[in-house]
Amino acid sequence: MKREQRRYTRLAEALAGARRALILLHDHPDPDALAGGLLLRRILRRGLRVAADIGYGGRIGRAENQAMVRELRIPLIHRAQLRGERYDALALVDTQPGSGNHSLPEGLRPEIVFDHHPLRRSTREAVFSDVRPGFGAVSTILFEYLQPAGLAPDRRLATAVFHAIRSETQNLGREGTPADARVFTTLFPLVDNRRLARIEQAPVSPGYLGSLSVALRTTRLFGEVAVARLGRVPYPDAPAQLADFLLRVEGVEWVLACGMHQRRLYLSLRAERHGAQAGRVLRRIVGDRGRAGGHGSMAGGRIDLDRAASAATEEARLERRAREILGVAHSRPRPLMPGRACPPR
Ligand SMILES: [Mn+2]
Repeated sequence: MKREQRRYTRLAEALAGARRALILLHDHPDPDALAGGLLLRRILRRGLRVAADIGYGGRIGRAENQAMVRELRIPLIHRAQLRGERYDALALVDTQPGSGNHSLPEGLRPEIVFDHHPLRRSTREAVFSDVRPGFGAVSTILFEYLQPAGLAPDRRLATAVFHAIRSETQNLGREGTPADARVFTTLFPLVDNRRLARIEQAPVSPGYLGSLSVALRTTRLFGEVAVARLGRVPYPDAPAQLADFLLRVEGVEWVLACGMHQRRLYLSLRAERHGAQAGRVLRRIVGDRGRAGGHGSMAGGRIDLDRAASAATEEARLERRAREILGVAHSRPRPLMPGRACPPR
């Protein structure tokens, strides 16, 4: 029996007797989590005849992600509307138990886990888990289950998965594997290009422009490390969005971006180099003040400000830690845009 078939059979066994499953994504879901959720819902409903809802916590902030949900009609239930008693099975997608970036109530254990972040010990307690840290996208992992389930992707699913791999791996240039590339090319002829264009060219919000303006004016460079302290941000994944942008600046090898949303500081770390262990580096920067995790060249984290000092103090501490850990503690700060005065802190 093929490996894909065996995995699918084990998934089916883990869900034996289940009638309705909750598929929980990480908070502030990104395209990969959204497409992964859509894939698993399709596999459960059409393949295994288990009803399934997709739940999430936090907020879908980026204009492109809002457009993805709208254009591809991804059915989502916010945690505030979830009724836990309706479900007799729980699956996590693009996250794992104990990672701290999802809205699973403490103590509740998922039966099923699909992820491509480094394996966590608590995931082993799940009845079924498929965690492959080398993969560029969790959608690639879930896509493998369609065939053994006897399913083929329609245009909507193909567009979702294609967009997920494309955005998560930056067109396979970041963290992509041959498996991601295979799914990407398989799906290409099936993609709804007009919808995809409406997603990728989604109208930019004034809130994003505000944060972009702050980033351009106040980002400081220490050698090849850019530190963006964005202050209040319009949505939690704005620092990640701007970190991606700043990584494109000439000579920048690392970006740390942070911004506050509802008394919480959201952090994003990006590295130009592959295998830079960004997840590990960000965990060291954050220390025991908050949570962090990620892949080789991208990582995210957060710090609750109720327990910590003011946002400005915490940001200053993060900047200092980042400079120490990345070896630029003694580099003189330079402004992002030449000819400008270096922003005071
Ligand atoms: Mn992902």
